Amino acid sequence: MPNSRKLQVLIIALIIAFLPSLVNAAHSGKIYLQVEQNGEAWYVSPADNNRYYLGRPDDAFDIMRNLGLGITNANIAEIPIGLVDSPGNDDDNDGLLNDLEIAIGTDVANPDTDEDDFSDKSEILNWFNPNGPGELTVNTGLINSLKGKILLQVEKNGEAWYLNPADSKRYFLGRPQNAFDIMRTLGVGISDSNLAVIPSNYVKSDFKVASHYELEAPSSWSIAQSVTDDEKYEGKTIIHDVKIQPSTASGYLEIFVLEDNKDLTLNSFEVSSVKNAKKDSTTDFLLGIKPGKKQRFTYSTSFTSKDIQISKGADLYVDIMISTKKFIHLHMMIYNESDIEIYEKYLDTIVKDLKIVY
Ligand SMILES: [Ca+2]
Ligand SMILES: [Ca+2]
Ligand SMILES: [Ca+2]
Ligand SMILES: [Ca+2]
Repeated sequence: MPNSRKLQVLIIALIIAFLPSLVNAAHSGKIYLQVEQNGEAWYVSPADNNRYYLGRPDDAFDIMRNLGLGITNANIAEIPIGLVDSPGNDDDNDGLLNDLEIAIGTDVANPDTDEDDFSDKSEILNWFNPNGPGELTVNTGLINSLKGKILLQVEKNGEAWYLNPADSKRYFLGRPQNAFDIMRTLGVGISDSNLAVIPSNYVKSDFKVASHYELEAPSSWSIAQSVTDDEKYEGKTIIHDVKIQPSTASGYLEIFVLEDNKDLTLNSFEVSSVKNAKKDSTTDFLLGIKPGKKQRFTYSTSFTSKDIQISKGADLYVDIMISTKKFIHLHMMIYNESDIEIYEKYLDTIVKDLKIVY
């Protein structure tokens, strides 16, 4: 084979080998909104080119901070700041929220900190120094290398910024609601089919329930021991229980390790009805060699139960047989119809990752 032909073959082979990463790189650092659904927001982390679901303000904030990268004060000072409308306190009414002013060192009680007749906001928007004379530096090389990343000011108080690839400006992720508003404002619409090719992931935190099982829940979810003071759950002895919460307004996951003195089968955990919910499916599966069953119920109407507002939510039940007398029973309650799909995926991943220690 002549050398030029060899080179052609080599180039084609290289393109084929790197095509998937090139495709993923195009998504890197972007925020997408699922326009064919309910505008669900996703962040594609440049670290692994996986997409992370920014469900609710608290979850989104936690995910952003977990995926952040440390940056020095000297470096961050060379990246212009962008502004997005978001609620919050603005004591001097200069259009910059107090949180942002504290982060950049301007006076929260003076709309023109350095009194040069240019307001703090106009200086930021034109990248002039709001704390003194002159323009500020723009480091294009640095910006290009950090586009799409979440930057954490490790030399200060861990202030978080998102460097928006579309306009090369950094946006202050002050409080959960502000961070959430920024992500939604800067997000771009994407179809479900285009989103589906980007692998999804979540920030996991290990949770070991000694001698029972090991669990990897999303790190933004909070874990509280003990669901109940009762010793029995539907007639079976509770060996261990735990409650995991995504955010208080969206639902919970309860996990029980249950034992009975008589032999049980998966059918012992058959749920025939949940209040007025409709049963959608029953799926049998194997977790390793352990048989399991998943049942899914959805509500067709909204209602309030024990002070919880259910907006056409869902109940998911997963039962895994440890032995004929011992089971792990998971119950995920989802309050809002718009969360069902994503939380069901979380539950499926949690179950798939579950390591049974028995
Ligand atoms: Ca202000
Ligand atoms: Ca000010
Ligand atoms: Ca000024
Ligand atoms: Ca100035």
